[in-house]
Amino acid sequence: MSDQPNLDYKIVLLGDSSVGKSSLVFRLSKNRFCENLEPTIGGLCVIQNIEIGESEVKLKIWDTAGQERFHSLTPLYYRGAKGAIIVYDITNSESYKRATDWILELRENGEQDAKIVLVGNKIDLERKVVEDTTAQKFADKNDLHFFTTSAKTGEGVNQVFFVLAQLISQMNISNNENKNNISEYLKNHSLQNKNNNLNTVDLQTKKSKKKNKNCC
Ligand SMILES: Nc1nc2c(ncn2[C@@H]2O[C@H](COP(=O)(O)OP(=O)(O)OP(=O)(O)O)[C@@H](O)[C@H]2O)c(=O)[nH]1
Ligand SMILES: [Mg+2]
Repeated sequence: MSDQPNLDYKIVLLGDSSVGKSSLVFRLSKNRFCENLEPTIGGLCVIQNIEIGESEVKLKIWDTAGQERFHSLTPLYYRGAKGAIIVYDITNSESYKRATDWILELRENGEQDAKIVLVGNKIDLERKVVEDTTAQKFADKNDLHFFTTSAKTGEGVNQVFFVLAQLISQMNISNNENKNNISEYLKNHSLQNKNNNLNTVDLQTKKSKKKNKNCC
């Protein structure tokens, strides 16, 4: 580890209720999955340290409530966020529509230079109704990165947080080596991450060395 100052990034998860925002954070921070998480009330902050190259990055991850009654609170959570993960459930078309609305809202009212990642969650389920190509086209048109994940199996989850942290670092640090790292990473993992498993990217999270448990 170098003696560079620690980097501190606020990021926010947004999306309809039940799409799996809390489950993604739970998977990242504890490497576990719970079949019956309670809906989030308001918002919760989870701190996760990850290492990117020579830098240690502290992610302050704000997990928001998707229920409509909390919508008016959400600007409190996305204000000041350098990155946002917009989640939909691949088995629920309404949640996809809601995700695209969130992106427009963020672009209008969020931080101007915030990096946004679109995530289709629950790919372990077979009844997919939102095609990846639809989401990918939307992502391309709006200059976003698109990933698919399963909080249940862990597939793709670490990649989402890693790439977002990289994108924010790229914005903050004008460092050619970092830019090369991210280009290489994205070339190998963006969208084609479907066949990767959780262990293909070592986030070097402090807690990632815990045993993989599949139930809370
Ligand atoms: N099969 C499957 N179920 C999932 C996945 N992610 C979450 N779930 C389930 O979906 C339900 C809702 O997950 P949450 O993580 O609480 O959803 P949320 O987006 O945080 O919901 P709010 O807090 O109400 O906004 C829970 O029963 C989870 O177990 C996944 O990847 N696959
Ligand atoms: Mg939640």
